Amino acid sequence: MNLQLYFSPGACSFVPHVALEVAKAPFEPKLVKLHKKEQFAPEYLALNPSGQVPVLVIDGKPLTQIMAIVGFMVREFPQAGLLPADPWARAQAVSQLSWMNTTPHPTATRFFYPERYAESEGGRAEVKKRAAEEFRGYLERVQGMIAGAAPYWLGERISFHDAYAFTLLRWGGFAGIDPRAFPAYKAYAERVMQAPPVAAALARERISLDTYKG
Ligand SMILES: N[C@@H](CCC(=O)N[C@@H](CS)C(=O)NCC(=O)O)C(=O)O
Repeated sequence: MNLQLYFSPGACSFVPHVALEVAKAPFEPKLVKLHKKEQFAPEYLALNPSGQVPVLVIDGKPLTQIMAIVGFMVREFPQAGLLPADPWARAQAVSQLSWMNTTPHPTATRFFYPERYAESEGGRAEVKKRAAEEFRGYLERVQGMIAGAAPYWLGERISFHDAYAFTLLRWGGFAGIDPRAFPAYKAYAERVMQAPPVAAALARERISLDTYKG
């Protein structure tokens, strides 16, 4: 199977990126520079009309949406243990991922792109402030969710959840949220960063947790 991952450093594409590393699946990384608006180039829109990363191209066919990529990878790489085998535990794990994908994630979109939500400078500042406040509450909730992480969210193996949780904490820094306000979450993220599949993805994307400029 031929795989290509369209990703942008530090974006949510980190989630499938880490999972591909966990599965030891050979893939070609394809860099998309969001700050240069490459996601809106006609060739890219042909792959993903939403103009977003990630896109996983499987034997020439583009698959978009993190949750769809999760479903594909879990079935394609059963040996990677990306989700629990037990039906109830798996459903819970999918519920947690769906929550990250539909709740904190689009809140961050509001502080990353406030110009999409308000015309005036003042309006944009308000959008950003409100989104950051909301996001802080979601980080608290994630901190509660990872309370039993031993050592990772789902147990012994790194999965989508760890990559998403790391990404959300890292994004918080851009919204002025100091990760030190969440000591258990920060310690967990640092542990996750040491895991070889995560370390490999971090190195490829050249990112760290260090986004907060207090
Ligand atoms: N629902 C989509 C969300 C993807 C998304 O929000 N991607 C962001 C990066 S984290 C993006 O590409 N943003 C570029 C833009 O909005 O211009 C998914 O699950 O894949």
